[in-house]
Amino acid sequence: SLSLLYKLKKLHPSKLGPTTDANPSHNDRIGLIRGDITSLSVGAIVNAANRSLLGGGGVDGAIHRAAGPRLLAECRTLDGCATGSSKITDAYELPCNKVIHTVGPVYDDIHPSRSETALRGCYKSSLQLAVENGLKSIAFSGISTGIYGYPSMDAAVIACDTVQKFLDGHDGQKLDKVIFVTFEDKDVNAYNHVLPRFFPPS
Ligand code: AR6
Repeated sequence: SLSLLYKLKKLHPSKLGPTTDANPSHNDRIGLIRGDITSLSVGAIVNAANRSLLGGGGVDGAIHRAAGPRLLAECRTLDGCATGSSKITDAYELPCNKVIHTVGPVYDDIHPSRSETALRGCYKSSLQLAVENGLKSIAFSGISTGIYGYPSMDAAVIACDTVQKFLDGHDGQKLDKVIFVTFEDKDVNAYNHVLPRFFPPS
């Protein structure tokens, strides 16, 4: 939506480094930005959580700090979450409407297909939760690509492929916009390479 784009653009100068593209929009339905996911005024941001759902480092820590202690209080009532699955909470002090907490796999280079199945589950279950809750836009952090060690290029392919399949399906019609949020150079590079192969630039 226009207001979403406006808010994203407004956030850019203060939050994003000089290497960032000034235009966060890739096409009508897909966005790619680099920056702090906690600053986005979208329907839901997706947290890269762990099975306890009780907070941690990385983006999880940033989200809990920005949301305030009521987020942890709600998370305590959820009884954790399985790897490859997601749960939704309110967003408290965050500018988004909801937080979707998904649990990515710790990358297993002996059994990469197990990791892939779990990572696909993270994206799919998060998209499904957004639709079930009537949300129109969702912003993903790079699930598992930080502390959990998933190779950035492989993770970007799985993220884009899962999102593309979902948007092409019945429930995908209920979503207006999916935004991929990158943070570190390795993920910026991976998405710059992979995203245009899945989604045509406008
Ligand atoms: N905004 C957007 N992306 C960020 C931010 C931020 N503020 N901070 C980090 N990233 P990670 P994981 C990126 O390690 O690999 C936690 O302790 C980061 O560059 O946060 O799924 C949890 O509690 C990377 O691309 O999550 C779990 O124990 C992405 O976010 C564990 O880490 C995810 O990196 C989960 O590990």
